[in-house]
Amino acid sequence: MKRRYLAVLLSMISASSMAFDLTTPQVNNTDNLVWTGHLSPDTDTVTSAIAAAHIYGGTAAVPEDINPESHFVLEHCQTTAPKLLKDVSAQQFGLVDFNQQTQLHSSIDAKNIVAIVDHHAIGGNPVNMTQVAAIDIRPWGSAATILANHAETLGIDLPANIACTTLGGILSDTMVFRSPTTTQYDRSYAEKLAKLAGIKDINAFGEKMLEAKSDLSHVSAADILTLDYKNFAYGGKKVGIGVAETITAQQLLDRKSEFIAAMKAYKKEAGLDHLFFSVIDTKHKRANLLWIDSADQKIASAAFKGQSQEKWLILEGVTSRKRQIGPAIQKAVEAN
Ligand SMILES: [Mn+2]
Repeated sequence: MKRRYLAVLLSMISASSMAFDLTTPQVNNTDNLVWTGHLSPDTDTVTSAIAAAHIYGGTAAVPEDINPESHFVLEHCQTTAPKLLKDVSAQQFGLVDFNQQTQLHSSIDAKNIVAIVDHHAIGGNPVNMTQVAAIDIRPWGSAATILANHAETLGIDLPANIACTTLGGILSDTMVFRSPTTTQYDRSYAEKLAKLAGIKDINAFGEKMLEAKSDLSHVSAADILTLDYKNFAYGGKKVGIGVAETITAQQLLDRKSEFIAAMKAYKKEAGLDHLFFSVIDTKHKRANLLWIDSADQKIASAAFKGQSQEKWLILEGVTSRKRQIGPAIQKAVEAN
């Protein structure tokens, strides 16, 4: 019996959310309304602000500079980048793709928030509002998917360029549907948006976005080092191995001295016996293994017979930490 009530409740919720309309008294006056996403804006945040401003009126903005992937999507979709928050004046704000105070730009007063469209849990430290705002949070793969649904529900046509950016938001957050967060809604709206945008091959667009993501030129060496990093215990030694998978390996190899400095600091800070960082060139299917001192060099040379460079080894055919780099280093450390 209880189960049946739950089914009724869930169907009511889904029926009401399909008719969700942010056109509340607050959002009606869009003269000074600005839509913005979270700090360190990603592609979903950027494209959701653009979609929301088209659907509800107001201006799209970003709290900080956008990343290389977002640059690619905007250029590909022939859409201009949202303005920086510091360059717009606003009396009211709509938030997209977040609800946490820690991700809110410091210039925004929570009392001026009139709407939130999001797909994250309201845990931690959500924005503390005394006013009632229009809020739509759903467990979908991207905020962009929710806004695509809003446009459809309200009968608002998305022009080709905004359909294109919104598709970019979905593909970014769902990692081209590979992320376990992907829902049926993300797939079906991606198809609808691709049609509107005149994009025939969704996957090809997604792959080009992944290429753009490989551009880590704006990320510090210290951050890249620990972006994809694991600690291991081999033969009683503490061994750290970081990897950066990229189709543009040379960009990172050109920054070798930055990585050497970051690795020196990190090895000390983390109290490691050995530390390795591998720039994995997914295009040419080879690893570029970096080390910082003679102890690590000894392990690297024992583990691999690669082409030796100054403080790194080129390892043809090596792309996997799990299957190749880790086991070879483990063997060398244990035999040392
Ligand atoms: Mn998102």
